[in-house]
Amino acid sequence: MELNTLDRWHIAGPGAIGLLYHSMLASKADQQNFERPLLINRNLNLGFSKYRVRDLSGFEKSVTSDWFVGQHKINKLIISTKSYQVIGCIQALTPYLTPNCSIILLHNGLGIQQEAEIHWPHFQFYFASSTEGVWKESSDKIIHAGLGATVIGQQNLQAPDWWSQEFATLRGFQWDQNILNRLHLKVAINSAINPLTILYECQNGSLIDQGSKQAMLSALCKESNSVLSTAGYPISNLEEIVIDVALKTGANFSSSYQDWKSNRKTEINNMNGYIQALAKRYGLPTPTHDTVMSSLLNKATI
Ligand code: KPL
Repeated sequence: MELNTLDRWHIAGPGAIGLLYHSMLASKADQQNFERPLLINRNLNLGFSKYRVRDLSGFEKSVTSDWFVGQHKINKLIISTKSYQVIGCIQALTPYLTPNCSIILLHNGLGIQQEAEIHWPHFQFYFASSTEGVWKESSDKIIHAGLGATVIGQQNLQAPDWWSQEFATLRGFQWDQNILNRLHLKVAINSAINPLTILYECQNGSLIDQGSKQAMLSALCKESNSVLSTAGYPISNLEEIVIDVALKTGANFSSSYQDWKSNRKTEINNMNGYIQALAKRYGLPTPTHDTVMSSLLNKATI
């Protein structure tokens, strides 16, 4: 097997964020003369040969896409599917993965990361979180509507060699040795905002109403903070942070609202469901999370 095949990144989950990272890594590969990343779709077959990216200034570029169809071993993999597809994705790709393959997991919520590490202790897992504003206009066109950042890390560990070679100079990428703290904060934010936007059928900003919606938001924050503090991830001023995020993203519909509206399964089970599971482990009550989860069950696939 050629060395450059092992050096090559593969991206499973050619959704909006997967294509955005593919386009960034591909242009870096072109500039520095290394192997471009390969995309992987659900059936391990060839997808579109090109896709388009519209950037913030309205400029549109076409990016050539090459696909992994089982032609070699994979040593570097980014999984940018929905949280509930990650385990199935690793299972399907296992025959192609090298024994100590590096795998970056980039999805909303928590719980799956820990499950993957337990199932496959020999793989090198890295966790990531992104605030890039990007959406798919059609199957082969993405719109990069808001500049964000991506943090990647492994708890308490320094960045591996591939980080400085391939990611460190990409715009908006940052290594984080406290990635678990960051992901727990993100879960606390998402488990307050996301389910309520479905229950109240509203944009993020409408939750800050000084009334009943905000009271629910506040109760969710208090319960999450008590659970997360007990689990070793205390967050000071969680409620203020959540209010700030809801206001700053006020005109957005949360990712879970968009999933629900498009009849897709949401990732709420890895948000509020994760908080509930932690609470159970420590014997703590979460009455508001429980009420929210059971109301959602009547309305959405969570
Ligand atoms: O991450 C988000 C999501 O929608 O999943 C927030 C922060 C709530 C922004 O919409």
